[in-house]
Amino acid sequence: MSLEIPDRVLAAAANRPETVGKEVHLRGWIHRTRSSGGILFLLVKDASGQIQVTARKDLLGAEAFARAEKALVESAVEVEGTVHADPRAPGGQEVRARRVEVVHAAEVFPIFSGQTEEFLLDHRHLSIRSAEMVATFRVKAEVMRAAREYLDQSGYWEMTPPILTGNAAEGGAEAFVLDYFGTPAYLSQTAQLYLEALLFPLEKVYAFTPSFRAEKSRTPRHLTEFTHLEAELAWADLEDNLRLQEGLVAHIAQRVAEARAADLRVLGRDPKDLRAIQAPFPRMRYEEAIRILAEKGFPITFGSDLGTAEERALTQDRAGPLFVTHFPKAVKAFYMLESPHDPRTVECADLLAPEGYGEIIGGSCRETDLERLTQRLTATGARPEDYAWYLDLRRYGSVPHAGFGLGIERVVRWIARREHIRDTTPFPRTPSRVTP
Ligand code: NSS
Repeated sequence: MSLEIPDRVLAAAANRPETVGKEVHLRGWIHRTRSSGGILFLLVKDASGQIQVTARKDLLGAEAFARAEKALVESAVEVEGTVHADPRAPGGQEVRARRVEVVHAAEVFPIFSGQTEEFLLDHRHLSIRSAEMVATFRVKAEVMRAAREYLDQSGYWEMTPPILTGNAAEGGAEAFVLDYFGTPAYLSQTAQLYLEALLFPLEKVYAFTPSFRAEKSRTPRHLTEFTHLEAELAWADLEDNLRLQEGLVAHIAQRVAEARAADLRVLGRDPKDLRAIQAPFPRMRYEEAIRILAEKGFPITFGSDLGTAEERALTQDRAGPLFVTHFPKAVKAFYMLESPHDPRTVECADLLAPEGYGEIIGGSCRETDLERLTQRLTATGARPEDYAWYLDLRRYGSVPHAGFGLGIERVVRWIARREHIRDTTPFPRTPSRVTP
């Protein structure tokens, strides 16, 4: 038997002027409760929103009224009654109840205002009920929906690469190692190598996977587990790669502005900011970036990587994203293609989000030549035999190709204006936290 009640009305639908005078049947949770002079005021919320419910002892009966009056915040309730206009009620309407049934009487809810961040993180399974968290998760869902929509419409195939892997592609030191029936294996840091293999028969591929980084970086933009959207494109050069990325990010911004305006306002983000995100995005070479940074007083020379502070300085006064291209080979991964015009650099770009948020995408053209790829790999200290299958891809119809990885939580941090990346994901994984 289905638990769905045919005439169940969501709180947001009930709390509209058009519903005034109608009979409604609500299911939800008590958000606030108080009683005064024999009238009980319940603010009832569900996934859609909230509405005030008033209940009177003479209408409910003494017993039902007593049960409802005792029900604490977060208790689950069913309510039947009539919608009335009332300017004092949040949203302008209230339900005058004929029946209030306490489906589950909650214990004292441990979450209230003024608690420490640690306490809230320890009680994350409950603190995720807050209005800001809920708005953030809906924005995140919209970001992922928009990304899929854009890539699907652009002819990309969604792939399912493995999470358990024998290769630590982004550097062995930062991979989580596990015991795979007596053999060491890793949790995936990137699906890139597998997407490169899939690119030959499919040409345009992408994947959404969890990626893992065993970095002890306690920063507001690092998680040890994050949601990685990666795409790989055959017959592509750097410009093709950047065009795909800017198209994708602009589409995400437009979609979220349009579909999640109310949630954005809860988070303090004006949807107008996102509507202004339009392709193309400006491109700046690494050499230009370090010149600007040096002028701003950063002790930086060719060969230094850009960290959080540098990225913030480059983006804090910008309203839209910025590509920084052609980084020194020495600070980037072994698979990146050397620049034809300057062998000190590679054909790569990081996409930096505006307002100081910094890197949201890392991408590059891939080295396609077997010998050069093997040399670069060896230079990192890795053993080519551990990457035998990947190197094989350069033996059978190797073609120019490029791709990128976008951190969904990084994008949400920017779009939803979250201070810390852990507030873009329900159960954040950081060096000091793996529960709840
Ligand atoms: O390390 S990346 O810069 N690049 C790669 O993994 C490539 N193999 C991707 C590819 O070309 N297919 O990571 C890509 C993005 C980066 O820009 C961030 O947005 C995100 O992944 N990222 C992270 N997000 C949260 N926490 C951590 N630790 C993290 N590391 C990367």
